[in-house]
Amino acid sequence: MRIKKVIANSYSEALGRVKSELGENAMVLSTRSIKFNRDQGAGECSSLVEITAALDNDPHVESPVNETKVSDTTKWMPDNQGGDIREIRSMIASLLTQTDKAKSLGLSEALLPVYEKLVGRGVDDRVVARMFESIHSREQRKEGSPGIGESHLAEFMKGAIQCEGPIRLDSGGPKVVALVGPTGAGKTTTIAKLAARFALQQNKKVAMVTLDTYRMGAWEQLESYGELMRVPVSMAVDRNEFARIMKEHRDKDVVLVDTMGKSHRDLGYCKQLASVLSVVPHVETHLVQSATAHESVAAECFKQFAPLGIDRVLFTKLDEAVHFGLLFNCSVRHRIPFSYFTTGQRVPEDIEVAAREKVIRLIFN
Ligand SMILES: Nc1nc2c(ncn2[C@@H]2O[C@H](COP(=O)(O)OP(=O)(O)O)[C@@H](O)[C@H]2O)c(=O)[nH]1
Ligand SMILES: [Mg+2]
Repeated sequence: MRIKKVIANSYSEALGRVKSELGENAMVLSTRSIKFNRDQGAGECSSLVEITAALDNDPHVESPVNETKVSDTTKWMPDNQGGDIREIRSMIASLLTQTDKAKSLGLSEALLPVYEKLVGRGVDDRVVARMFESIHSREQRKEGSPGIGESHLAEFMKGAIQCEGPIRLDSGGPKVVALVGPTGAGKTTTIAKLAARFALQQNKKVAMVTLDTYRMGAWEQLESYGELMRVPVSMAVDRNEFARIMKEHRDKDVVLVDTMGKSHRDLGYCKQLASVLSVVPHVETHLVQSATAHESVAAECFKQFAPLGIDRVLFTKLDEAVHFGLLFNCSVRHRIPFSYFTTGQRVPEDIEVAAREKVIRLIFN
């Protein structure tokens, strides 16, 4: 095992030197800042940082670090449990790396809890890093600024979220809104909730059209909601039929289009859907995304449905999500306004117009 101590002006500089001398696999064992008085007098205090790092070439070779760090653990181990030791080492490394990452961003100890809170709630650490940088440089310009706190961050984050709900109806002709998104995201249920909002609460002329000819029962699901609300439901199997149905609904205030529940991995699907929807001059497209989705799955969905031109993002299943960083990450990455949030399975109750304050509250509380 090679051990290296590096002293530099900042954590990022020190980490850079550790990486260049020991490589990407180096483990950070400790970090500390060293304060000193440059001119030995009453002048300003300066600080340097010190990082001690190690590179484990051969995990079976005992090293001085084992004596100071890991030997305490090995004392109560009956045999040489190499796997366990490696696991503990990597745990120590990952814990330190989190702190380390934050420090390399120039964060003070006081900010680490906020950093960890946001990252722990699913906000992408690179997004957090960029935020800290922007706020930091803005705050530095203000004289006598007390520094960055949680409330600063919350305000900053709120400013990065756009919300454009509810759906605004056009005066000349029906507003056509299509919900697209992966299977099971909640498109059909949300269409029914929206139809109820317009038909029952606002007394508007509403129609529902489904392009979902693939899933058994998709039609029945919408048809039964339609019957309850006295809202017509049609099914279009192709472009021509969709055009004919849309003509029939010329007199409506809003036409809500439900789409196929096919996998977002089906590459030809978006092209086919775009071709059907293009018979209407303008369709407002809402990407329906579950708040419980994994970050990488959500990213793939945005990519997959992007060719359709996504106007709004509608997050469902907020009642089932454990943390809400995904909402913020999507907002920052795609800069597409949110329209609605859904919060349960009940039709029509569990839907609300998206609000920035709600996202912030969900992330911080
Ligand atoms: N917990 C919860 N379940 C929901 C919500 N929205 C839809 N669902 C459920 O998710 C499942 C799939 O919904 P569905 O509308 O058929 O999804 P689609 O395939 O996108 O049309 C159903 O069991 C719905 O009741 C929501 O906001 N919260
Ligand atoms: Mg459906």
